[in-house]
Amino acid sequence: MESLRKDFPILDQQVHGHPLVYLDNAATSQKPRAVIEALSRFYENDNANVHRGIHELSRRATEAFEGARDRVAKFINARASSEIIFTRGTTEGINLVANTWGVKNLKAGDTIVLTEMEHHSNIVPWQLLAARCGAKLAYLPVTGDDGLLDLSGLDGLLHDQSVKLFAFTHVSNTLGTINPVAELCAKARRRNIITLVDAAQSAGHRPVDVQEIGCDFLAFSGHKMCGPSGIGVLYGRHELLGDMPPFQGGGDMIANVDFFASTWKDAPHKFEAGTPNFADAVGLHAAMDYLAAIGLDKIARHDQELSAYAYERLSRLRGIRLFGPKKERSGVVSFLLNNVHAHDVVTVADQRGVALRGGHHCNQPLMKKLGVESTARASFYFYNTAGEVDRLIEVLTEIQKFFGE
Ligand code: C6P
Repeated sequence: MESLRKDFPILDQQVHGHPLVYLDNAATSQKPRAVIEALSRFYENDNANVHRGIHELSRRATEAFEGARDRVAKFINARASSEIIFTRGTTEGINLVANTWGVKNLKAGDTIVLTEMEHHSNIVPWQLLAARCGAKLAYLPVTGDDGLLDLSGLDGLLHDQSVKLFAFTHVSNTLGTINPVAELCAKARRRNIITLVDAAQSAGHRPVDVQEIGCDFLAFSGHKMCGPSGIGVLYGRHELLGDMPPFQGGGDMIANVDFFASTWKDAPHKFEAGTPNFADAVGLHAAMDYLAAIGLDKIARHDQELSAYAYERLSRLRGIRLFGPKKERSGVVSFLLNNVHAHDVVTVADQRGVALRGGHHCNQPLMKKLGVESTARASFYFYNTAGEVDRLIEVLTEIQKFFGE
C-alpha cells in the first residue's frame, strides 16, 4: 500500500518544517492524481450543462454524468442506476429522505429509532421532521468506552408498533465501531420498518453492497473516499423512490410545468432539481475506479491492521483513555491524554506536521454519554503507514512530557 502514496501529490510536503503525516481521513480523504486529472480532462474537453443541450459537448457531459451514476450503482451493487441519486453528500442525502419519505409517511405518534453513536447529520434532520409531524425519537444505547451498540434491547425497541424508521451508521466516526448493518436491517425488515444506513465512514473503506446489507436507503459522501467534495450519493430502493414526493423544485426534475401545477420525472431525476454537480460526479467515477482497482477488501484490511497497531501502541502510553472497540475496529482511533485538552494535543501535533482532529466530531450526544466534551482522533486510509503511527506516538510522548504527565 505504501507504493500508492506516490499517487497523492499532496502527501509529499513539509508542514511547519516536518514531513506531513495526514491522519484526518475521517474528516476528508486526499485525492489521487487519477481523480485530479479526470476533473481537469472533463473541464478541458467536455464541460457543458447536462440533460439540456443537444450539442456535442452537452451530449458528452450527459453521458459522463449518467456513466458516473452507472458506476455508483455497480460500486454498491444497486439493482438499477435509477436507485442512485446524486447529492452534495451524506448530510443532504439524509435530509432528502427526511423531507420526502419522512414527510409523506410519518405522523404524530410514530417513532424513529436512532443509535447513540450517530453523527449530527443522522440526528438533527430527524429532530426537525419529528417537530414537524409529531413523531418521537428513541435511541439504541452504546455500551460505554468500548463503543459497541447494546443490541440486548433492540428486539424490544423494534417490537413497538409505532416504529417506522430505523436509521444508523455503518461505521462510527468517533469510536471506530463497525456495526452489524445487515443484521440490524434484517431485524427491522421483519417488522416492516424502513432502514437508512449512514455509510459516510464505510463507503470507499470497505465493500458496501446494498443488497447484501438489505437496507432501504444508504447515504455517503464522495470526499471521504478519494472523490471531490460537494458530491455524494443517496441510494434508495426502487419501490420506495417511486412513491416519494420531490425534494426540491426547479429545472431538470419536471415532466411538465403549467402556471399552477407541475408533474415530475421519475426517480432519480425527480430528486435532482437544478444543475447537478456533474463535473464532480465524473471525479467520483474516477475515485471509484481507483479504489476498485486496489480492492475494497484490501483497503478494509489495511485500515483495520493500522488501526489495531495504533490502538495497541497508544494503549501503552501512560495516562491515556481510549475509546471504541478493542478489536474489529475501522481506521479511526479516538483518545484523551490526562490533563491535556484534545485541542492542545491537535495544535501541538500540527506544529510537528501531524494532522489530527480534536473536538466533538459532530457527536455531541455521544460525548455526553461518554462524559467528555471532546476527543483527539487519528483516522487512517490505505496510504497511511505504520511509520506514521510511530511518528504519532513519538509526538504524543513529547506532548505528555511537555504537559508534565
Ligand atoms: N464526519 C468527521 O470528521 P458530510 O459532511 O455530509 O460529508 O458527512 C457527514 C457525516 C455523516 N455521518 C458520519 C458518520 C460522518 O462521519 C460524517 C462526517 C466528519 O467525522 C465531519 S464532522
